[in-house]
Amino acid sequence: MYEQISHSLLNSILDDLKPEIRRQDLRHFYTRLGANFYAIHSLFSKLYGHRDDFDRQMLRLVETMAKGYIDRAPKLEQLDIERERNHNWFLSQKWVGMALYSNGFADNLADLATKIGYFEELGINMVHIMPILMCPQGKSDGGYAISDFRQVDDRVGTLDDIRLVADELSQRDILLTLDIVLNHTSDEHEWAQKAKMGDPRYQDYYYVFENRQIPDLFEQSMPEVFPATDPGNFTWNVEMEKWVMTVFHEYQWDLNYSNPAVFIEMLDIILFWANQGVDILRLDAVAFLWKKVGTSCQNERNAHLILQLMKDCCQVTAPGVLFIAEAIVAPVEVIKYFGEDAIVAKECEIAYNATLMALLWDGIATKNTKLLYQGIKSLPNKLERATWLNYVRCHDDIGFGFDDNDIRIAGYEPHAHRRFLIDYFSGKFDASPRGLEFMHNPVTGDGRICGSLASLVGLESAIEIADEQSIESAIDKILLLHGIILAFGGIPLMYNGDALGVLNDYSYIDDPNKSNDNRWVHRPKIDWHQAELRKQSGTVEYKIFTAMKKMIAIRKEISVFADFDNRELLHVENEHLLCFIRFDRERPSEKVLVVANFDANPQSLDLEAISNKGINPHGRFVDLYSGRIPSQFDRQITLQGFQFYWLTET
Ligand code: OTU
Repeated sequence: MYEQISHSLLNSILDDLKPEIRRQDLRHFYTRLGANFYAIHSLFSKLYGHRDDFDRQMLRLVETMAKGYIDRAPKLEQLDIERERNHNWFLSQKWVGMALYSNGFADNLADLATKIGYFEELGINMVHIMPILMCPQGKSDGGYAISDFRQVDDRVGTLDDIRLVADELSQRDILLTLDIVLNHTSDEHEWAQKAKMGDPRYQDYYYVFENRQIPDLFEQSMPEVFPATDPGNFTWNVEMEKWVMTVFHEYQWDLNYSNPAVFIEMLDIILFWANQGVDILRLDAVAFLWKKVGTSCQNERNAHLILQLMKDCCQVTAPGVLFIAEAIVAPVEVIKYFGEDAIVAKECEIAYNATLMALLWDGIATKNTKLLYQGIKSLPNKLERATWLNYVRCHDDIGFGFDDNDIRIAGYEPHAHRRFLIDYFSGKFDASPRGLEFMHNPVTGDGRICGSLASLVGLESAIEIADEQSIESAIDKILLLHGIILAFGGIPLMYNGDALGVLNDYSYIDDPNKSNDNRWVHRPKIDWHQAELRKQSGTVEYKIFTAMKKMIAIRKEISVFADFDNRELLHVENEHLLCFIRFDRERPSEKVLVVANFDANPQSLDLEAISNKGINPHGRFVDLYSGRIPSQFDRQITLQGFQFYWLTET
């Protein structure tokens, strides 16, 4: 599109702005708007240019951004300017995150504000508080079915409480992450209520159909997210006497982004939360934002355009705020959420590294790294100024969505291998892992796995039989997995309870609102009496917590752990080891060799095999984590079962 067209449109928009907007000092806003307007106009017209009301919607879009800017506190604007200056700030190794439910970590938001000391004790400086917004009792999908995007759910607190939390965190240099559920609303949201009452304006906020014709067309190519409890992607609504698209649960209505009013409403909500002092917004289920007949309705090109437009608009109003893409999709697809047509991230700066997460669990089950290597090799290169969120566990299930071809290259048959993993973690081969199968689909044979980190690596069963050696192995596995995510490159995201070895919580079974969703087994409520044991030497809590705390502190000191695409996977002969090097592009002598043993038995790393990567096979190494010199025989460095090293040459 020719820039002149955008410029003349921008001129007329500025003339038409409401007088109260024109009266404000909008110097920084106009500078950014000018810089981004061409992109914003191009994207908005690609998506909505065919509509008669295009110019009016474009004016509303600019007004929404301007209003958001006017509402932004001077303190936050200062932060925007600092972050624009130091725009790689989030790639530093100093960030370590934790995800939690406010009423799982604490009683509620007010109580959470009194427990910030725990984050400081462990070294956490990015806290993702999972959904806190108003949602119906019962039909809430753990808070991901929102009935009011601007109200905090009274079961966890008030808007003032979250403002207080944001303030307390920022005083301690801890980043706050909150969710924005972009893809759907609860069927009790005001928009859905109005749609149910027959208001065509609000029916157009969703995908609503008179009969099954179009739904049937869609169903031919759409997979199911929750097949066991919510089969199909459409729900009959008795009030409207129409079908509505519900990809997730039947009470989660998918928003219709082909309507620009929906886009503008959601941008307004994003800016509202940015203005509450949120540093990072986790955009839920972004792969699903665009629906097109004949496709899986995931990862559509227009879903990317919507996110790029969101980013450009947010950069005008609140440029210090980052986006996390929650897209649990294949690696070639995930990478696009950093911004497909850009050189630097222009969509979401951060994305969940679900591939690495699932691969790590494959390593635990198979005790080898064949698929891990193959999967990491297939991870496409990121853009500059984009980074991963590396995690071991989160509040969702673990899906083994590896690429079939990678599985074959690793030497397995895809279907059988996935079944093996589900069976392994649900304890079919030995009783040690205590996972539960999630959403078993009898038609396809697919399934996923739930369970807390500690229970999946065998801590629960080891404690039950009081077997010291098994307890130690489980702890070693917990540390091994974190030893990798803390060193991989990206922001490590720990999960509530994992630094304390919290086991499965089976109480969800007795709660009728939770019993059909076994993800609740790993959404614990922290018992702070038991958590005190982290201070008592010899306890499991102490062993895990002190080790994690030490790892985090050391990670923050290792500058090559910052994420500047400075990692290389190293091929070693031993199939039980994962080995990669982290380096500094400017200072080649600075490097850290990360080695992890997925086997229960001791294994050795042959330095000769990696000597072509600048590793001296006769060198002396020290492990930065333990401070010890690993035992070395000839050119072989030995690792105990489930041990990891962060090695540097002395
Ligand atoms: C996300 O999940 C949330 O993390 C889940 O807790 C919600 O149930 C869901 O969205 C709906 O809001 O959409 O991009 O298998 O892994 O649904 C991936 C379940 C998602 C989740 C998947 C995921």
